[in-house]
Amino acid sequence: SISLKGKTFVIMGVANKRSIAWGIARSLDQSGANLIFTYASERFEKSVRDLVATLEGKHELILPCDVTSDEDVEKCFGTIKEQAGKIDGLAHCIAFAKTEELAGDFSETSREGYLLAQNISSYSLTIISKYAKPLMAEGGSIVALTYIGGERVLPNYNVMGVAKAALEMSVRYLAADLGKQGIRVNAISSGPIRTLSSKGVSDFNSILHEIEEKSPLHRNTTPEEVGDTAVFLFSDMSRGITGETIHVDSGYHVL
Ligand code: 0WD
Repeated sequence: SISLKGKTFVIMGVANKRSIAWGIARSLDQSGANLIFTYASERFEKSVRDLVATLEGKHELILPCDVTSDEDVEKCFGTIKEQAGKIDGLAHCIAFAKTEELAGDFSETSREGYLLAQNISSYSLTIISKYAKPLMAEGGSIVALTYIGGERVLPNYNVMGVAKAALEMSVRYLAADLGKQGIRVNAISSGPIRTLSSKGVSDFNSILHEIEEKSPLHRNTTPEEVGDTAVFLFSDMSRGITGETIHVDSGYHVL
């Protein structure tokens, strides 16, 4: 297995033990990395702290960061700079859309719902990169999570599909921009996983069933599989890869 001992990564978006961010946290913890966690609101603070306490490493920096607020993001990375000095990368595992926008006719999407999904799920990667890049003066690796609904039209994914398309293109523009500073930017396109967020997607069970039935590997993606791919993207083993979207989806995307 890959060792990331002595390296520090920020993990944004652990809500509970089902979160994909938590799969990434466990894989990174196993690799010996130091971890810093951010959560969206006070509502999640205790559950994140309790979860982090179960990891092998001692990861003490756990900070609030609502990505809809420029001041919050600036303050959060300011604190990280003060406390940790530098970081080697970050995992963006954040998305949001209103439940009513994740079902029914796409043409009925409200302006407010559209902008909210873009704000939290897509623009956030850019503002985070802006405030994280000074902490990666010696290079680094940024990983964002996306879904195949950003490449193809899938039932009910609707406004989130448009946000993921924007997120994936942001990954490419950020890769082109930050490459000169030795920072790589990639996305992992995960197969569907049952989490707090995926509960909002209408008819999610039949999506999971379809993957089992049709994907090349005939099974659903686990958070551990996504976590191990993130470790690869955070390690030197992937040093030649940037601007890429890697599908960790049992091969479903080839169909
Ligand atoms: O099937 C799935 N579950 C898939 C998810 C398949 C492919 C991709 N993804 C993506 C999601 O779109 C998202 O980008 O993976 C990422 C993580 O999603 P998840 O693990 O499915 O969902 P969940 O456990 O609900 O985590 C979403 C996080 C929460 O964490 P925190 O601890 O930060 O509260 O996004 C957070 C949400 O609260 N979030 C925000 N974080 C900061 N600022 C905000 C915000 N304004 N709004 C939501």
